[in-house]
This record gives sequence, C-alpha cells and structure tokens, in this order.
Amino acid sequence: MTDTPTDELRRRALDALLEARTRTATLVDSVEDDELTAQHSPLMSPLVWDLAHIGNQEEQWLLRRVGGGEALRPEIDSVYDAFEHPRAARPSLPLLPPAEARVYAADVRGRVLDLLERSPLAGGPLTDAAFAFGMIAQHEQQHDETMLITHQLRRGPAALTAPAPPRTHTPGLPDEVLVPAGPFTMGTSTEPWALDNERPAHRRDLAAYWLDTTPVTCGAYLDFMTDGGYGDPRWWAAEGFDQVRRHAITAPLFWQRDGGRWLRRRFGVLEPVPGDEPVLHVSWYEADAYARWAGRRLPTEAEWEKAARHDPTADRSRRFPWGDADPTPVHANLGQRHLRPAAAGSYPDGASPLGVRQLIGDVWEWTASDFLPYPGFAAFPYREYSEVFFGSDHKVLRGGSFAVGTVACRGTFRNWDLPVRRQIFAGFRTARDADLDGGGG
Ligand code: AVJ
Ligand code: FE
Repeated sequence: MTDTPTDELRRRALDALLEARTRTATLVDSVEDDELTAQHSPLMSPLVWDLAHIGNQEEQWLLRRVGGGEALRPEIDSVYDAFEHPRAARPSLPLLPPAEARVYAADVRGRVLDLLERSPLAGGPLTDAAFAFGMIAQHEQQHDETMLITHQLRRGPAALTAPAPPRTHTPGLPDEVLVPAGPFTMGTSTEPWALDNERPAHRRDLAAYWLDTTPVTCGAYLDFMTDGGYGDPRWWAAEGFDQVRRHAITAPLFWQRDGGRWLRRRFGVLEPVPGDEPVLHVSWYEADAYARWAGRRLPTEAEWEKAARHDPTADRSRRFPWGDADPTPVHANLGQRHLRPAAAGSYPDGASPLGVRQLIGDVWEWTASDFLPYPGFAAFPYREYSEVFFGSDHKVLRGGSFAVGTVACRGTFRNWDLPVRRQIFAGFRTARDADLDGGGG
C-alpha cells in the first residue's frame, strides 16, 4: 500500500501523541501517589493536576471540538481551567485522585486514537494538516516540561534518572560568529503545527551582529560571580538588582557553596557545578547583568531567529538550524532523554549554516525582547494561548531545553516568562553590535 499525505499526517500526529504520553507516564509513575497530590512549590501545580489537565484539554479540543462529542465529565472543566485557578491555589481544588486522573486521561486518549483513525484531517474544525492533534501533542509536551520543573523543585531522593548526554563537543570553536547585515524571513505561514504567535511570516532587516557560538557556560558565569557581579549595580536593571538584594541571591537557583567550590542540586542529586555546561536556572535579570558585565548584551529574538534559521546561500529561512528535517538525537538535546544540558560546543550536526551551536535544545535562551505579536497576528484557536500574555511583562525565550519534546520546539517557536523566573530550564547566550569595529574578533 502506498502512503498518502493523510496517512503521513496521521502517523506524525500519532507519534507525537504517543511520545508525549510515554514521558507523562514516567513523570507521574516515578513518584508515590502522595507526591502526586503534594505541592512541591507554590510556583507549580500538584503533578496530578497537570495529568488531568492534559486529559481535559485533550477532551475539550479533540473529542468535543473536532469530534463533536458530548463532555465526558463536564463538572471537572473548571477545576482544570488554568485561568480560573492560579497554580498556588490548585492543591485545595477538588482534584481527581491519582487513580481517577490516570483512568480519565487514558479514557480520553483511547477515544482520541479512534477519532484520529477516522478523521479526514482536512476541512473539519481545526483539522487541516491535523492541526488540533499537533496542538494537543505540543500542549502535553509543554506540560511534561512543567512537570519536570516540579520534579526539579521537589525535595527528597532522586526519582528520575537518565544517561549523560553524549560528549560531542568540538574543542577550540571560535567564541562568536558574525551574522552579516541584511533581511531575513521571521516567523512562518507554512509550518503546519506552528502556534498563533509564530505567525505570519514577515521580513525583518537586521544590522550585522556577533553572536556567541554556544550558550554561556557555568564556568564563564562563575567568573561573573567571582568578579563581584551580583553586588555591582552597574550591571543590573533596577528591578533585577532589587530582586537579588531582597532575596539575597548570589548564584543560579539550585547552586550551593561547599567550602571553596560550588555544587548544584539536580533532580535530587548534589554534584559539582560542571564548568563546561551551559548555565541553567538564571533569571532574565541575571542573564542581562552577566551580558552587561561581559561588555555585551542579550540578542533580540529576531537576532536569535536569524542565526537559527537564515541560510545565507539560499536566502531562505529553514525550519531548524541544520535544515528542514525533524530533530533526531544527533541534532539536539531534546525530549528529556538526558536530564541536563550537553557540554557547550556539542551537537556539531545541529549547527547552523554559520556554525552557531546548540540553538535548539539544551537550555531555553533568554532574549532581550518583550513578548509581542508579529504584524498580522491573529489569535488561534483561543486568545488565552498567547494573546493575553502580550506586552512588556514577559520576555521571550527561544530554542527549547533538554526538557522540551520534539514537536514543541522549532526555529520559529516562542516561549515567554516573567523576567524574575529562575526555576525554568533557562540559560542564555550573548551578542554585540558589529557596526563599529569593522569585524574584528
Ligand atoms: C508557553 C510554556 C508559557 O506553560 O504557561 C500550557 C504553555 N499553555 N498550557 C505555559 C501552556 C497552556 C505555556 N508556555
Ligand atoms: Fe495547559
């Protein structure tokens, strides 16, 4: 039998849904039920809320909107509405207990797989190119990252393990890469599962800039710390300096001093801070202060995306730094295969045309940019995905972390968070203008 485009779409949607559910199962089955209902941090939901919320969103969008079905459990919609209840309030809601949440999510999934089999995947509500199925797979993968953050915040012995990332880093890479001036295409109008805030494609013209070849390492960040960076207001935005003083912050989250060295707690294990690994768990303010201390700045999100997507030879934007092919394990550290970033300079097969490394995977990268709509933005399919977050409160993060699933990450994907946030798997790289120095190193 020959494969039709619809068979191919069905298989992509099925793979993405199964990949997400495999990871969700690991995240919830690796702790006892009392830890699923506990609140490990007021910043996070109990894990059992995420589980039933995943099922409830899948039921609302796929079974009801696409399939036209009746609500399975209409009384729980409000409990799992993220806008009705802030995370800190979710433990006191009448949540489905772990066993019921598991049965509910599995029941929804079984019906969704039937629906996927018989949906024409075109012409119906939200089904062009299987969009709603892709959106729901991305939603679950995003919550898998959220649940992994909850695991990182939880105290007690390790519950999750994973092999170390491969040591594929290239020694002696140049520190930075010159991105020549010129226009490129930002955003997309053709990526079938791109979310509303990535659309539409539009041209942007940028001046030349230098961009770090890799994310900033723990070792480089330690130099900033040792140089008194946290105590020097010259490097900090006023609100950032205020935050570090009020909370006595002197290092990335989860770091602690041990005599003359620094340790970090990572998924229940204390280990020496690895100097060659991209730094993680810094706020936007910390990233911004480091960059100023280094005589540099954070890249704008347009600068990040041009470095990640623009092919100067063909003058076109790629889906990923390495080309248009979906990510595989040689391209990027994604999907919670490894529970840490790889050494800076890893993933030669994932490099961009200009040689920039690790743009996708490893650590989310803070950018200088506020989260704003592109020209021609239209909310789809619901305003609460991104539109209600636009403005100057949130900063854009790009590229995805080791915790991101493979369909919730691409060259156009935009994440956002408050500039004070430190529990997310975020690091950064730095940039500088190239117009003044005539292209020196
Ligand atoms: C895009 C990661 C900011 O977690 O708040 C999950 C993703 N939206 N459910 C979030 C999301 C609805 C969102 N972020
Ligand atoms: Fe959600």
